[in-house]
Parts: sequence; structure tokens; C-alpha cells
Amino acid sequence: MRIESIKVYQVLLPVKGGAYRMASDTVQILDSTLVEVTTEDGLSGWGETCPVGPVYQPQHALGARAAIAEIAPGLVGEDTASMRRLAKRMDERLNGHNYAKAALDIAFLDLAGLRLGVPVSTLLGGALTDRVPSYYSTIVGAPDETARIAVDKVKAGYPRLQIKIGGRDLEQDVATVHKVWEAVGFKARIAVDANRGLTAAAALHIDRLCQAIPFVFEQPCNTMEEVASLKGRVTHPVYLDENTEDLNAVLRAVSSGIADGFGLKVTRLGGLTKMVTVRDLCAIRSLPHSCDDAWGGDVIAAACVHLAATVEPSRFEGAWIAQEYIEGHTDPVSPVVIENGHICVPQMPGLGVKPERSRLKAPVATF
Ligand code: 0XW
Ligand code: MG
Repeated sequence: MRIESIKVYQVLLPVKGGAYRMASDTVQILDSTLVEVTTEDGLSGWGETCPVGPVYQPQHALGARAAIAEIAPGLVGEDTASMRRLAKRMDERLNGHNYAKAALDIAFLDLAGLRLGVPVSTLLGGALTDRVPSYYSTIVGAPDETARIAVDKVKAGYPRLQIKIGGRDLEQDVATVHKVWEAVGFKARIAVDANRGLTAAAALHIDRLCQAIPFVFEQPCNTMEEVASLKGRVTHPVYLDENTEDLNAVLRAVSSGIADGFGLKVTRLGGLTKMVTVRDLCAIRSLPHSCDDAWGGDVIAAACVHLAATVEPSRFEGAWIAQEYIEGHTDPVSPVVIENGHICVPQMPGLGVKPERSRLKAPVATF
């Protein structure tokens, strides 16, 4: 079935509580881009991409929409039967810009699932579970307050916590990690995420000053080279997040042994099709990873959860979705929800979510 139209919508997502603070940036309102791909028979598939501001990684909302405007006219009239043909067509229209292609890739899979009557997880190889763990991500906050939130979230059922540090005094970061560990202990797995904000020297100090605390150190420094320089000098496992800008970066990190695991973002890597490759690469080296996105509503949340369901559970670090930091749902009928720190995998065909029309403004572009 051929593509008849591609509509692009902008959805603004204010941060619940006012601000989400990371070492690299503080964001207050996120600008999400939804795509609706409609085929000649009237069936529509949805995709979403929502960078967490313009600083977190080399992606931004206006860039996503500009890239989609470059790609989409070349997709209208294309047959949706071949995902590989559609991916090739996108690459023929624009070099790079994976995070924009990701929204379209997700929409194509939604369409394929709807047409075949199967959930997207089936198209990604098949689900291993019908319920995936999530994790709670704090903001960079005061040590006692962060520990209090950590206790609350463990009580709420989260099996893993991601504690944000960086962009402030070392003393505060070290105190935060200690307080969280004293409060939570082995009740949750802990990741300490510096979002590129530490020098290698600061990362070494934190590693030593928190030596006995079993956490994984996520994206401590800015570049893969700086992170690589920590290898053999830190005792905590090191995970990469922001540095996994494309499949080649993941391949480099896996093959050179720089990373002990990953915090992975579906849209940064180019969508679910590309993430299947990453999932399988990680499996070869038994590397744990998450299936997240930087931000967004129900469409990207569903995409993350479908993929999460296909990851070997013993190596799965959780699916982070933005629910804790946003109000409401774009699909109030079948929303993707965290319950007891876990998320049920949608069982309906396609992604299993559809944005409610009344919650969307007019499309910002139609191709
Ligand atoms: C916790 N996240 C998944 C949400 C924000 O986009 C940052 C991100 C991370 O792991 O860095
Ligand atoms: Mg991270």
C-alpha cells in the first residue's frame, strides 16, 4: 500500500514540577514532533521524536521538523511493504539526522503492525515478556532531597534508580550518591548519570570516594575518548548514553570495550529498526542496556516498550518514559503507564496507541 500523505504535528510538553535539571542543561518545556503517515487505504501509523532540549545531544526540535520536511516529499507515493526500501529512500533524501528518520521509522512499523494485525514487538522479533521494568530518573538535586525521592520511588516499585549528578561541586555529587545508597541500599539498582558533565579527574574522584557503593557510572564525561581514558582506572562499570550518536559509535564502543553497558535512546539511534541491530550487538557481548528516549508522549513511550519487551530480561536496564515528568497523555484511551515501576507491553496491533485528535493542533506541515 502506498503512502498518500505525511502530516507533522507539534506538541508542547511542559515539565511537571517546573524544571528537569541535568548537568548539561535544564529544560522546562519540551517540543515534541509527531508524524502521521497515511496510506491510500486510509490507515495511519504514528511516530514521535522529542529531543530533551537543544543541548542534551546534537539534536533539536526545529532540526527534526526541518529534516522531516527534506525527507517526507520523497516518501509520498512509496510502497510501505518494504521497510528496507523506505529506509533507503530516507537516506537518499538526507544524510544523517537519525532522530528525524526515527519518527518515520516508528510510524512505518506502526502501520505494518496495524496491517498485519500484530503488535510492533512481534515485528521486532517477538516479545519475551508482557511487562517491562522502568527506572526512575532524578534531577540534579540536594543530597537529602534526592535520597528522600529515591526512597519514595523504591516504595513505588521501581527496581532501578538513575541519580543525576554533575555541573556543581564535587562534594554535593559525592554526598548525593552516599545518601541515596544509605537510604536505599540493595533495594534498587543504581545508575549515577553525569550527562557528560564531569572531567575525567572529577569522575576518578567520585569513583574513589564512592568506592564501596555498587552503581554504574553513566556518561560521566563529554567524549568517548575521555570515557575510554577511565577504563582500568575506575572500579565502577561505565555506561555510555549521549556518545552513542549512531550505530557506528555503538559498534566502536562495543568492539573496543569502552562501555560496560548503555543507556540507549531509540530516536538518537534512528528508530526501532536500528535499535534491533544495537540490541543484537549488545547481546553478542552480554552488555546490559536500557530502551529509552530522551522525552516525549505516548507514541515514543510505546515504541520504547515494544522494543524493551524483546530484550533478554537479565540484561535489561529498564525503559525510561517521561510519564513522571509530564501531565496527561496524548492517548487517554490506551495510554502507556508506569505501574509499580513497570510498564505493560501494549498487546493491540501496531504500537497500540493513537494520539487523540482533540489534543492535537492543526498539522505544522503536510506532505
Ligand atoms: C533519564 N533520561 C532518559 C531522560 C532525559 O532525557 C535524560 C536521560 C538520560 O538518561 O540521560
Ligand atoms: Mg543518561
